[in-house]
Formats: sequence, C-alpha cells, structure tokens
Amino acid sequence: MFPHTLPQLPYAHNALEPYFDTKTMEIHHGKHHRAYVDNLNKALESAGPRIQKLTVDELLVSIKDVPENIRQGVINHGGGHANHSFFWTLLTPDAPGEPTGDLADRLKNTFGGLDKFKEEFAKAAMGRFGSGWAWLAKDRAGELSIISTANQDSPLMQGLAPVLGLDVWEHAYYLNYQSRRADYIAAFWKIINWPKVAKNL
Ligand code: MN3
Repeated sequence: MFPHTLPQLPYAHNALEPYFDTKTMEIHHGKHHRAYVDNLNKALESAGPRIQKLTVDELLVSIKDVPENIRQGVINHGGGHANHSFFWTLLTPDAPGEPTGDLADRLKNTFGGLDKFKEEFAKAAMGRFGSGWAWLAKDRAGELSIISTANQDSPLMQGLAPVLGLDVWEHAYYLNYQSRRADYIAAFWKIINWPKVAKNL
C-alpha cells in the first residue's frame, strides 16, 4: 500500500556476523533497500487509487495491469522492495542448520536430498550473470523448482511463489567477499531460517 515503507530487520545489523558482515547489512538494508522503497513510491505517486492500494506483492503478481508508463519502475523498485523484504526474513542468527519435516521430505523427493538441493541452488546462484537472484519457488500446483531471475525481477511476475531466495547482486557480498560469490553462497547456508522457509512452502 502506497506509500510503501522500509521494514525493520528482524535482528540487529551485526547479528549475522561473521557470515554477513555488519557494514554490508547496514548498507544493504539502510541504503539499497531504502532506495527501492523510495523509488517505488516515486513511481506510484501519479498512479490512481486502484494501483496505490495494492501491496507490493499484489503489484508484482498483476504486473500486466500496472500502467505501462510506470511498469518498468514497479518491476525494478517494487521487485527490489519485495525481494529484499522477503530475503531478510529468511535469515537468522539462530539457524537450526538443517530443514526438518515436510520441507526436508520435499527437498529429498524433488532434488534428491539437502546436499543435492544446495548444489543445484548454488549452480543457479553462480550461473546468474551480472545482477540477480536465485530462488527456490513453488508453482500453482505446489511443484518446487530452482530458478534465477535477472536484476530485481520477482518470481511473482511468473506466477511463482518464492520459498527461498538469495540476492547475488555484488552489493550483497562485495565488501566482505569481493569477487568470491561462491564463499558468500557457502555463508548463506549457515544462517538460513529453515522453519521460515518451511512456512513459505
Ligand atoms: Mn540487494
């Protein structure tokens, strides 16, 4: 709903050390994410109430109904806002290490187990050329798949619901990992809030 606001992190900026460093979290949340929110609001300023009353997820799900003159702005900045808002909730300093229950079963049945899943997900994250995201996503039939999207494109625009996602823009890791995207991906596995991921199923 317009005006959109920056959500607070569900933990302190230094809570994910040493995997995601404090400085990166401060800039990533306080500068990058804030800019997506501000620019989304700018794009929506002149939109009518039919568009302004939608949540950011609703905007992306029905992106074809967004007026053409602001559509790319909503894709870039609305996608950025939605993707980051989702991303923060996937992380926790109290990571349980491994998924359990239904989520563990689904990863086993779909990908051949947690290790195979991680391997495929990391491949998608490494293979995304330039800026973008890797996702575990669910289609309308509930089927899981691993995809990657460019820039801030959201799975919601493809009719998919995100279950797990990883930001592979350089701004997400460059301060701490420089060009070592693989090390950043390895760190990500250490701080995943698997119970939250299970809820997203
Ligand atoms: Mn980012």
